[in-house]
Amino acid sequence: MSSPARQRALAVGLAGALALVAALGGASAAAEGPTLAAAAARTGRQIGVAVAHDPLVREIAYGRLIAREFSSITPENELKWSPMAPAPEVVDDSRWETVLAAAAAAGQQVRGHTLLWDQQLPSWAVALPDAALLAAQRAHTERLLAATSGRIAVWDVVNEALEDDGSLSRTAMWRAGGERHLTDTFRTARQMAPEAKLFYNDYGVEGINPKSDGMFAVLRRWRAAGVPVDGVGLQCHLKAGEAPPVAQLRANIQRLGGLGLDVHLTEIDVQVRHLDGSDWGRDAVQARLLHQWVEACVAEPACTALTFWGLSDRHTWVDHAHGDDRPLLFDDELEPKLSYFAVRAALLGKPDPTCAVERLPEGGFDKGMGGWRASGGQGAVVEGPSGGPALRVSGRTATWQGPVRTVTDSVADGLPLRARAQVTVGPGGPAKVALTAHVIDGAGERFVPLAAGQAQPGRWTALEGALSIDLKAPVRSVELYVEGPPAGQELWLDGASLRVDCPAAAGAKVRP
Ligand code: 9MR
Repeated sequence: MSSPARQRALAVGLAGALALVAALGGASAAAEGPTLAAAAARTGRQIGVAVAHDPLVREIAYGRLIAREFSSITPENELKWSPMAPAPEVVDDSRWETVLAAAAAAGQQVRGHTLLWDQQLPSWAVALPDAALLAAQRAHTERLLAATSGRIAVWDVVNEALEDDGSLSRTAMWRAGGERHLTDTFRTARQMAPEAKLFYNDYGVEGINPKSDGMFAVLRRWRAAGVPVDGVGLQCHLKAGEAPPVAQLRANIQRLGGLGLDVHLTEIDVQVRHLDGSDWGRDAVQARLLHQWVEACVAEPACTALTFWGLSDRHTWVDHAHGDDRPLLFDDELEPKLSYFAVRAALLGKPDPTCAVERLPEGGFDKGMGGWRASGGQGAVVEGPSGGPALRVSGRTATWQGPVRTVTDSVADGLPLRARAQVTVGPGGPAKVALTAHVIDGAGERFVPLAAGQAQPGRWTALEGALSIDLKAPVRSVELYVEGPPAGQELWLDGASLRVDCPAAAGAKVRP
């Protein structure tokens, strides 16, 4: 380590940290109710977030929210080798020092990420012959363990050393040292950071598949051989619609726990940009998935911590690596998303509040048309057959005319919704009534029947049906139609609801 560079780095680090400590004074009211940290603590678990140096020193709200909501942090890149070793003999610890100082000020645990990975290696090191690379890597590991001594609660000692088929990879990083290099790094870490829990961390190993089978076999072998590995990190970079079944996650956690390992979900995010539909719909799909996964962690004693890979949709590697997405708990303005409330509910052992969000909204027509209109004839809110305001469509000239409501902003591919409407007809005898979805998307225009019934004049009839459509981009519009009676007969709507169709609907309402 070159001492001038190190001194400069330390000075920058401390200055940044002090500015940050000042910023932590006032906690922003991100959401009513317990913070994620408080909710996780009730289950004896840590909840963490990946923190990046630059927003931490530039955006006061970023640091405040992290300090308020999370009990643990992982420096997203700052403890990797290349960011701190720009050239041979030059070491810059300032960035991770800043991140660790903020964590200390907020009383947060730190997951150290990562000692041994074949990515984010300094280019000067990659250019070295194998033996020299190995030696440089060892020296880096020992220096970093000494520099961070006592400040790291958990180390991701080895990151992503497995191929998809479950075999140990043979990349530049360890072809010279082989598996021995991995196990030696665990031993060095135990020796130099005896207070830290030592983890193996990887992606694509959340469910049961050849890679996770291979990982299980390696970890069993290492445990039997006395390699000091305490836990395993399942990264959980998920893509909605393609995530493994949550039952597999639980089975996997159980078998790893059976080896005496702690399991952490270490890099959670859920990509949704590929789902056709609306942002709200995509967020709802994500929230449903996260509720199930966090619930699974809470149900498994071996699963003791979970970390999200970034604070907000403005601070995510996914945007850079794959394209604009919304994979995290907070939106671009740092407002909590549906996923935030779903995760908190799962930590508290409560049903997913996404299932209770009313999208139409429900509650009749006290405040006017509520977004409904007449698809033909004249629509007006007047006193209904049972008193109270209702929407009446009169002067209908075709059976399909009646109340209609655009719900495009609520749909997404793979999001099951449930639509409900209270309808009746005017004078003229019993008549057929129906609820229909009118869809215009990349596949064309179609009418999807949701529910049908028979209405008696002046008596409310409930129409209810599943709105689960295979949408194709671009989704231009989705409308709910109430229709059916012969032309000329009035059609009335008393209220309607549209919710996410969850197996067991939640009770409490939350803001949409
Ligand atoms: O989020 C990190 C991103 O900022 C870096 O550019 C990238 C470099 O490869 O690493 C990202 O974090 C990765 C993590 O360290 C290991 N698992 C996969 C993560 C996402 O790529």
